[in-house]
Amino acid sequence: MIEKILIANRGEIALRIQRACRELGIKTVAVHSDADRELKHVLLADESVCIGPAPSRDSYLHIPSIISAAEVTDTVAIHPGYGFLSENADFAERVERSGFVFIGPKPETIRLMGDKVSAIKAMKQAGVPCVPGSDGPIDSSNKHTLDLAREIGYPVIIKAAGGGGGRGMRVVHSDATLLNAISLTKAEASAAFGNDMVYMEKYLENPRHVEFQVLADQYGNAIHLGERDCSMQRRHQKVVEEAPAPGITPEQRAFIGERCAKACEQIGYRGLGTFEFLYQDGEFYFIEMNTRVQVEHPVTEMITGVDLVKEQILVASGERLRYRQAEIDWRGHAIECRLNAEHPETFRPSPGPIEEFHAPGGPGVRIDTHIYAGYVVPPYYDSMIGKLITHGEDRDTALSRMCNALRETIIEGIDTNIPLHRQIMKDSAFQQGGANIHYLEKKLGL
Ligand code: MV4
Repeated sequence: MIEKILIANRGEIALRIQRACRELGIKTVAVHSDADRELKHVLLADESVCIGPAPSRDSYLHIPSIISAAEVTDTVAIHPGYGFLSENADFAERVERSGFVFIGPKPETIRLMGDKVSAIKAMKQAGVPCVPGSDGPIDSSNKHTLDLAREIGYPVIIKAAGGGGGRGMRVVHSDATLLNAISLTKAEASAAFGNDMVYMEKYLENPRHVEFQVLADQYGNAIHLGERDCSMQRRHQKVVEEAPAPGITPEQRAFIGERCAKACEQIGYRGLGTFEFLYQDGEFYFIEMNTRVQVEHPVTEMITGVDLVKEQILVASGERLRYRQAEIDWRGHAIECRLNAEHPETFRPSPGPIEEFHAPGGPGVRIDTHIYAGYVVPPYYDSMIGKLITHGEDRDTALSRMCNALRETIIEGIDTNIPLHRQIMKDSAFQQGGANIHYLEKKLGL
């Protein structure tokens, strides 16, 4: 068993990882920037190491400082959380070459999934349904590219192989603009990702974002934990997530989930993972795989009762999966609201001191946050300061508990998006369930 874990992250997820470690009897090392000395998990850690100045590139993204901190503390394993270095294959490789356990998939798996062209190829081969598109990279100088677009049928979307999460994409509606769009996307991709490879897919006009959670051990066993709906988003930032996804039948869940789990076994996946799908007109289309723990993992935890972060640590330490697929069942419904330090209408970040904080509570209410009264939200990082999650026997109960929890939550001193969440919870399309990825931006008039 792993005796000590270095948490290479900050904020609520660092605290979440620390809590899992505590339950498992594992010591924690907190690494932090100059701006983060007062983070809750740093104050609670067995040991803490300052790894550099406030800007992420000099601290949370600075690989040598993190490896050095692991060395001086006799760390056994490194948990990367989400964001920062969590999906950096070079980091995972450096961690392993330095003799530490990387809590995540093998570096080559991270690399495979980081290249969207190779990820789609692997998933297609494993029987996961994908968007109709080019089988591999495309080229603006190839005369067959126009034929391909006509065959797929306009509109099509050009995506950078090195992109993902909404970066490096362009929608094309006709032959007239196709080749130019490819050249432009290639140039942008080359500058942004150092990789000008692009591919083409049928553009789905009004899909939902539905993703499947998987968990795999090092011995070729994998299970799925069902799906989440993350369609409520603004500028590629998820705002509200829920599980299960409204309207998805047990048969659909089993069919797609089993294909995801089987794909994990085929590619030798290990750890937690998420298969992202677009869901439109009753069909699932794989777009990307995430190789990390996700922000929205709690909604899956609430309806399955599985502690995903603990299981992630256990499989990384070499244990076999503690659950068989047949032992996973789904109870009730969970909703998560991401709490951001930002103006609820302009979305401008709102760092600064938290003068008062009153957490909500009651049956089926969970809050994952590192904030406390007196904590100062630094201006250097992502504006997410926590997540409010509610669970209930059905969606209406989870929703009603969320409305109550949002009313109870008091955060003073900074602006937060709580008013926006109250508005979303009252929205009739949200209440109905199944709104698509464009719904929130249209509602907000973007
Ligand atoms: C798409 C799409 C429509 N058709 N692919 C954006 C983020 C990246 N993960 C993939 N994205 C999309 N890919 C096809 N073939 C629409 C989007 C998209 C989107 C997807 C998920 C969540 C929010 C989104 C917002 C805008 C566009």
